[in-house]
Amino acid sequence: LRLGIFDSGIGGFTVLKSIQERHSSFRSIYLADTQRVPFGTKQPSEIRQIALEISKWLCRQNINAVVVACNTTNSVALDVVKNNVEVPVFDLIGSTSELIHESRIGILATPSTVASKAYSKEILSSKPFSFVLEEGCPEFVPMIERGQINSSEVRGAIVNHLEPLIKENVEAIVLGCSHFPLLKPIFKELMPSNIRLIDPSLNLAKKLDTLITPSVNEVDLARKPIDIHFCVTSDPSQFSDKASHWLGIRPEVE
Ligand code: DGN
Repeated sequence: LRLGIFDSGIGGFTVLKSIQERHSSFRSIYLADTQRVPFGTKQPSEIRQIALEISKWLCRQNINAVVVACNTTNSVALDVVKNNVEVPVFDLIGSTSELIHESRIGILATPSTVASKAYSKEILSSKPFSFVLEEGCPEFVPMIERGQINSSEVRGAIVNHLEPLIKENVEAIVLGCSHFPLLKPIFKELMPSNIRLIDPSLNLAKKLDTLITPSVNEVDLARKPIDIHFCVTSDPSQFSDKASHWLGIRPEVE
């Protein structure tokens, strides 16, 4: 069984990790649109055009399902992906409310995701009495892509973005951009310990259980080595370095 996973860059690594923890036998092809990262400050029309191009490319990759490992694409162009591929599409935002038991929720995401209000709509549709506050964070993706993870700028930006959420007494914070779990240890250090951090990729990984049929028996496949094919739209060697840092493998990147 082979998944087609895409993101603008390394954010999808956090989704890939959640999937591998639950489904170690799944093979994947991972596309990072490194030439056009970040997506999160682009106009919806541009993100939809990128989603169309990526969907057409994925159609040629012999995959059984698509994983949209980018919340920004998810929030403004999920329909584009669904209408242009012929396999099931799994997304991050769609069932986040299943992970939430609190009633005061903060969302940290890219400005495009926040502008779409996709997280508020998802949560309020099943929990209409919740309080949801979305905070757009334009600087994290470029910082993370540059490898700036524990600098004073990153820490300062985290403190600034947490402040409005803490002021409103949120009980849980959704990491609504797939890059952000890469900063999880610093978030945890800088936020009050009574606030829970939620990573939507855990639920996405669970949703993939539906792909397992008697003909795709996970137990039989479980001993195979991890099989991921990485593709990028620019700088393959730099991407290989990043994979080695975050995933502990140094893949050939196409
Ligand atoms: N990782 C993407 C997301 O989850 O929104 C953001 C990527 C970006 O390019 N800003």
